[in-house]
Amino acid sequence: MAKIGVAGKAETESGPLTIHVEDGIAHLTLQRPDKRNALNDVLIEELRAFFAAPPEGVAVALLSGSGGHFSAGLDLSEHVSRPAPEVMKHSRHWHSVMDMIQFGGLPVVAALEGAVMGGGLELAAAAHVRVADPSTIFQLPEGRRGIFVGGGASVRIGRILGPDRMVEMMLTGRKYGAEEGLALGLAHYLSEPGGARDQALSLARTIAGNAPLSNYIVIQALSRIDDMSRGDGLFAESLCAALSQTSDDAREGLKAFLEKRQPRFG
Ligand code: 1HE
Repeated sequence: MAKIGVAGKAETESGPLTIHVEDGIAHLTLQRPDKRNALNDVLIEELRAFFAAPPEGVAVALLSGSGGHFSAGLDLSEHVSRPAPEVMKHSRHWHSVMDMIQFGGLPVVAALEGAVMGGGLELAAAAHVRVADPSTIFQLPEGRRGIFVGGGASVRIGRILGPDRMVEMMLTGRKYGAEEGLALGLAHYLSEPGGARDQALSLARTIAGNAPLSNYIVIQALSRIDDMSRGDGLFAESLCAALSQTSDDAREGLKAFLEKRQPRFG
């Protein structure tokens, strides 16, 4: 089980996911550097457990890898021995965990470097803000390994790239570098070499300073509105506006702007 460290203290427990919380930011680090942070069942379970019940006081999660890579995707050594019904259940379980990350209510910032491949790219795509180190390589190698994506890429990566480009990426096993990934929307920021985590932390702090309800609604509403018809989407937008614009934080945000000071959100 992952252990949650206290503010400012180094994490000591050697699990596949380390977590420490500091100033409202939960630092989640994939800790399988010898396996390029390949996502085995234990690691997926530890991610699920965190996002199912984030500790009190956490406003933003910062997700990163260790050993110079974000993640080389599904742990292929576990995958080979699964029969079809188990692969189906496994894939559906990943979907529920990735949905929990995307829609759990916590903004998630991912610091990317090295391999962001297969399931690693699926995990990254469930995050809301992605910062790529220049070493980042984006790839969906499944098509070259005789398998298919199963952790949500058809939907998340398909929507970022469009199906045409995703088909080409999977058929050829094409790798995109950090700059190309930035242009395509796989990353939102390109950091200085070695600077992805610092930049991600700075963005996480900015997001943690927003009104919690506003963050929550942005995360919950925008992807869902994308699934709706135009009319339903506009209606849902008005409901979200009514909810957020009548909150105490909205009053404080507007007052602070007029008084030329930083807002103090609840
Ligand atoms: C792994 C995995 C893994 C590395 N599962 N063990 N993902 C892939 O197809 C990516 C597969 N990995 C690679 O292409 C390369 O490992 C990397 C480009 C990421 C890194 O290369 P390199 O030269 O730095 O490392 P390496 O020597 O290839 O790997 C180091 C070790 O990590 C080695 O184990 P060792 O015991 O021989 O030291 C590798 O076997 C191990 N390793 N990647 C298991 N993925 C829900 S569906 C999602 C579908 C997918 O994600 S498919 C997986 C796609």
